[in-house]
Amino acid sequence: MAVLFGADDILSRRTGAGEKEPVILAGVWKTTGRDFASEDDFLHSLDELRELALACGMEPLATVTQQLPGIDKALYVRSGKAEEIALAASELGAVRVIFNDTLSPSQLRNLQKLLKVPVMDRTRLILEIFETRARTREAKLQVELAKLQYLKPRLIGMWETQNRQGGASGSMSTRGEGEKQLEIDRRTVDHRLSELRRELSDVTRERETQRKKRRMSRLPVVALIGYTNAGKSTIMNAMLDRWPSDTDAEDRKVFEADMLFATLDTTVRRIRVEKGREFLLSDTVGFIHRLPTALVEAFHSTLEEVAEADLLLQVVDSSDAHHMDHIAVTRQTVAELGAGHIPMITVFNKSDLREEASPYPRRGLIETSAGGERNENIYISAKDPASIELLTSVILEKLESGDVTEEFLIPYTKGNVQAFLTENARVSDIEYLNEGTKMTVSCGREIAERARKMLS
Ligand SMILES: Nc1nc2c(ncn2[C@@H]2O[C@H](COP(=O)(O)OP(=O)(O)OP(=O)(O)O)[C@@H](O)[C@H]2O)c(=O)[nH]1
Ligand SMILES: [Mg+2]
Repeated sequence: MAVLFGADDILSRRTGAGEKEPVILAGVWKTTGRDFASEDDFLHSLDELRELALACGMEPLATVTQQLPGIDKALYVRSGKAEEIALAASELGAVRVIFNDTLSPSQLRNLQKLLKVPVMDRTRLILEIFETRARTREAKLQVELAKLQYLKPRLIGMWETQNRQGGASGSMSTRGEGEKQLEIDRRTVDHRLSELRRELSDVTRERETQRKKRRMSRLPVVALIGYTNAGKSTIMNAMLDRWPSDTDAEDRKVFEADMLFATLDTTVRRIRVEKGREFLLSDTVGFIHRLPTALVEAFHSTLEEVAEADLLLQVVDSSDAHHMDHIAVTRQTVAELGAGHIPMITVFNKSDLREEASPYPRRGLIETSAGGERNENIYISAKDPASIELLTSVILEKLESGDVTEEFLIPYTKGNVQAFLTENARVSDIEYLNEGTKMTVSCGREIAERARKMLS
């Protein structure tokens, strides 16, 4: 792929470590239709674009904006604004312009011609970040699939830029040759796309097998979800620290960092508070405004895990001025994933960074959702041990809310049932009678059911 996209692939071209690429950001605030509700929202989205550019090793020099009733079909901005951007780019020495939207193939092409520097859109920028972050084979395949799907209809524009700039390959001098090459590229891309789909379906099958195994374990699954950089992985690691397992190794930990999209893979870990008080905790990729649809599709198998959870922990960076907006984006994504019915705890994290000193950790209001589910809010800091205690107890309370308390009389010949209950339930009383052991336990309905079957 490096040969194919050589001229446009900035990340492979940027050789010097620490060398930043100077860029200009550009965005349109569409005043009609379902775009940004307010100027403030629009500006926030541009701040986010800046963060994305920084995360991609770029240095934004200036931001050019325009307010329009609708997007310009040919150029995205009006032509006067495009000239303004071209001027800014040449005066400031920017080598690329980044647009805050998905550009159509023709907009991309027209803008590159007019601006005389390579153009990138928000979608491509997110794809580039995902590409640098992908670690596991699955994530790498998913990102490559999403990127090729995005690039395929845009190949022609990329060839034109390459030719005009003298390009990496000097042989592309005539138009005829360029077209021939474009045809070859399209076929190469199609071939690779089908290869990727095949490989991914193998990986997805492996994931399905793991998931089945987890279902067999009957442990409830709690999924950490939320906007990127909210603190999901930090909470996962704090839980692992607080509830270490016998077989514990450092590699149980997940990667946490102050950057957008630190985590791309789903990691599942077993959290054992005590016997009969256990659950699986999963950490997954974060969400963002306008997450490219190609990525959502490519990451479907990773995100499907969310739809299978018993409880969702929506982690929110409550120190971010726009956190309510992030909550809305997350709720919408959860609904799109078909997980809207799953009970949720909203975890207002990073309380230590909030300016108004509200005490934490604390529990907040319980909202009743449309489906009658009681959703709870808690205020914590992932860096504070008392917060992790509170979080654990709220999780357990939720998970155990449907539990039953039962009495079992277990004949001495059925020692395996006693062992099973000791392992999987919370034993509140135990008496040794002539007929057998009398145990009073609390546990999930399934566990009680299984114990009854073992006794019959
Ligand atoms: N001060 C403070 N910092 C926090 C807290 N929780 C997380 N952080 C920091 O926030 C940054 C992001 O945390 P992560 O856990 O990587 O965030 P994430 O939600 O997993 O992000 P993605 O993987 O990108 O989706 C890291 O630098 C953490 O150290 C908190 O409660 N207080
Ligand atoms: Mg993370």
